[in-house]
Amino acid sequence: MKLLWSSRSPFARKVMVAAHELGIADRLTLERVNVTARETNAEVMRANPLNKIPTLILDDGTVLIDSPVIAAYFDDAFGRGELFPRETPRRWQVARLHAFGDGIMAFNVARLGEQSRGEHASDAFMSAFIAKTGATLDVLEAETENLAPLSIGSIAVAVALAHLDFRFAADGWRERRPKLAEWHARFAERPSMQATIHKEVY
Ligand SMILES: N[C@@H](CCC(=O)N[C@@H](CS)C(=O)NCC(=O)O)C(=O)O
Repeated sequence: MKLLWSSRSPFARKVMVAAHELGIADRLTLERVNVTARETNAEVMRANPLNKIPTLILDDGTVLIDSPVIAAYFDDAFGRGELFPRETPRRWQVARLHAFGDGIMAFNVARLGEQSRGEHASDAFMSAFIAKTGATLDVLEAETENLAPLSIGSIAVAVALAHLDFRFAADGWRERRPKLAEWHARFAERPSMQATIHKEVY
């Protein structure tokens, strides 16, 4: 399997953490690609017309796109459903956490894009991204106990927080959120997180 990927992308890191947790990281050939919302990448576009990473190309040529889809494929094909529990209400608790994690990642990516516009960056957009991220973190602080045991929800939240550290450390998200900070410090020690640390190369 080939994964179009970048060490800067939180969505790509999420599926790599899932792969490590499932013990299948060594089955993936990583192909480093440089994508931005502002332009197209011909190699990525050939496989995924949305121009997004992660994009997974299976050995039979099937292309899977979107990190929730790729993570669900890994869990279905190689796991025992441990990352995406089927039983309710846990299933929906995990889905909710997954959406919060992905939502923070999306704010981070949009905020970086806006920031890259320099003097043309919109203060309204920037403030709104920060406010919505902060409100989501407050909800996660109040329900930190749902982050255990391991699931795609806890992976998504852990990667979103790590990406905040990578890109917006000055926000100081740990202030006023001691339970989330403590949970994240422990989660960050997992070999899957240690093996996938963000790097400033695409
Ligand atoms: N919903 C997608 C979001 C992926 C995404 O936005 N990836 C960014 C990199 S972090 C990207 O590929 N951006 C390029 C573009 O928007 O053209 C997922 O979960 O995989």
